[in-house]
This record gives sequence, C-alpha cells and structure tokens, in this order.
Amino acid sequence: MLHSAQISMLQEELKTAKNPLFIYDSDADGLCSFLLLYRVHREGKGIRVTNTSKMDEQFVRKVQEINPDKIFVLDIPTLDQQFVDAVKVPIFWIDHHQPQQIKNVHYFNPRLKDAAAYVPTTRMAYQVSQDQDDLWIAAAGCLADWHMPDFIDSFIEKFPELLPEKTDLATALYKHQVGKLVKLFFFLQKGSSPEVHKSISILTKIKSPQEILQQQSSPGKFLYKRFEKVNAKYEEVLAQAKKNISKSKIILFTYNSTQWSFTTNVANELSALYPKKVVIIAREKSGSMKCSLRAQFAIAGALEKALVGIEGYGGGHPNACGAVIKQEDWSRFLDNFKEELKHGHSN
Ligand SMILES: [Mn+2]
Repeated sequence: MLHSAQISMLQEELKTAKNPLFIYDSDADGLCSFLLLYRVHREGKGIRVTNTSKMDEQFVRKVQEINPDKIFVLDIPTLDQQFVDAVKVPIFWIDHHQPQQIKNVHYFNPRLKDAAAYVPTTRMAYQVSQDQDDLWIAAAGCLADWHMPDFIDSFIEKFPELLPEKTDLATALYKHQVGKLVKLFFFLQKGSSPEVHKSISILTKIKSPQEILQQQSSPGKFLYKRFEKVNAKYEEVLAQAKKNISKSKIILFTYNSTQWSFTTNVANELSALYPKKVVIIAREKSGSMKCSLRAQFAIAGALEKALVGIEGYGGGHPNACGAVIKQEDWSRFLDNFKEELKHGHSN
C-alpha cells in the first residue's frame, strides 16, 4: 500500500498535470488502475502496452507527439532506462512486480520495502483516487489480480447482487456475478484495436456496473454486447480445455490461436475449479512448447526438478510458472513433471 505522503504527492501531481499520459498494462489490473486515475480529473490520454519490449524509439516518438507534461506508468513490470531518458518528463511509476533499478523516475512499488507484499496496482490507484463512486472498478481490478481487497465489505454492502457475502477468491470470481464484471475488464481488451479503444473510451464514462450488466444505458448495452461476443469465444476455449480433464494430476490444454489469447483466464478458471490439479496451458511456437502452469499449491520446485536434462527453461512464482520446452523433449518433460508432483505429495 502507498503511505499517506505518497498518496498526497500523487494526488497533487495528478491535480497539477495539464496533459498527463497514462501508460498501463493491457490486463484488468492495468485498465482499472488507468480508469481510476483518469476519472479523477478526466484529463490527458491513456496508452495500453501489450508488450514492454515494444516501448522502443517508435514508442518514444508516439509519446512525444502526445506531448505530456507528466507520465503515470501503471502496472508495467519493467521500464527501459533509454525510454525514461528519452521522454524527458517526470515519470510516476506505480507497480507491484519485482522491483527494478531505474533512475530518474518516481517509483512506487510496495515490494521495495516488503519483498512478499502483494498489492495490485488498482488498490494503490484507488488510494489515490478515493472516489467512492468507483468502488466497483477498484474491486474488479483487485479481484482480477487475485487479491481480495480490504474494502470488500463496502462492495458487498453496495452491490449485494454482485457479491452477496464474504467468500474466498475462487468462489467470488467463479460463482458470483462480480466474476462477470472482472471478466469484462479483461475481455473488452480483446479484439481489434479500434473496438478496444472505443470500449475503453466508453468505460471512462460509465457510472455503475449495472449500467453495463443490466444494460441500463446504450453505452452500457454496447459494452455488454461486446463482452458477450468475446465471452462466447472464451467459453468455447474453456469447454475444450475441460475435455482434457482426466484422473491425471495434470490438466493439459494445448491451444493454437493467433487472434484470441485467453490463456491466463483459462488457466485461472481451471485452477480455481480444480484446486487439486496442475493446469498447463501450452502453445506450440517455432519448435517449442510455450506454457503457463498454475496450481493452488506450490509447483515451482517440481518444475525445476522436471527440467533437469530437458532442453528448455522455466520458473516464476511458487504457484504460477511459465516454461518454454523444445518440442522433442515435451513428452519426457511431462513424464518428469508428473513424477516430481507425485514425490512432492508423498514427502
Ligand atoms: Mn497487476
């Protein structure tokens, strides 16, 4: 969490900005952080970043064309020093990933003080915005990043139809209506750029979640229809993934698509619905299997051991890892991994 001096500083910087630029991550936490801060003064512009390696010279030129007097960077794990030096305006970077060493930025990251802190960027943005009317955006952004916010009681009181009672994260996300709201902040960012931009621009003006979910206004209806269209594709992918559920400890889903990428959401949902299994979502790319592994228990150790003697690499958080494995070693890797998971449980 931000402390009070940081909150006041960010509030003041936001207030005195004439043309702020918000650069944010293209997931629900990133989008909700942007919406919360943008909606305070409704000034400036936002840019979604889908890949930090694309923050290159061309990106610098794009930023210079916008000519911001301040830049707020939200939920972006890494920044390039060259980018920081090139744009030459004050940068306020609010993030919660592994702390980075970058000079000449105002860096707000709770993990600088406490390596184990887990505070979604949305939670910090809400500390700055403090707008009760945006409670629904704040709650959705936190839940989307797998974090039960400390203000959930107020959310339950205000929106009992979305979440009637206190529950664990998986129940809130996959058994209650609030889960639909969370998916909406992910899925409205899928698809063609003009459609995504239009959706986000509408989101900056929406007053309540019911406006969308109950289709109470025509902008709300537009968003809901778009969400439904994307969600139908998601449900298809999820249903296909569910076909791979067997007695095995692993749910393996090999997924090929260039246009729609639902891997994070599918992995999260399967892992919540099947808490005793390891979910592996894999995609073939230039001779390698790129995969994301999820479980409700620690798997990083088993992954590390399973990679011994395998051409590939992997790692990440205890319960959520990524790995890239040469196709010819793929089935051997899976056997190793299953074996390691067994040992983990007999120990
Ligand atoms: Mn985040």
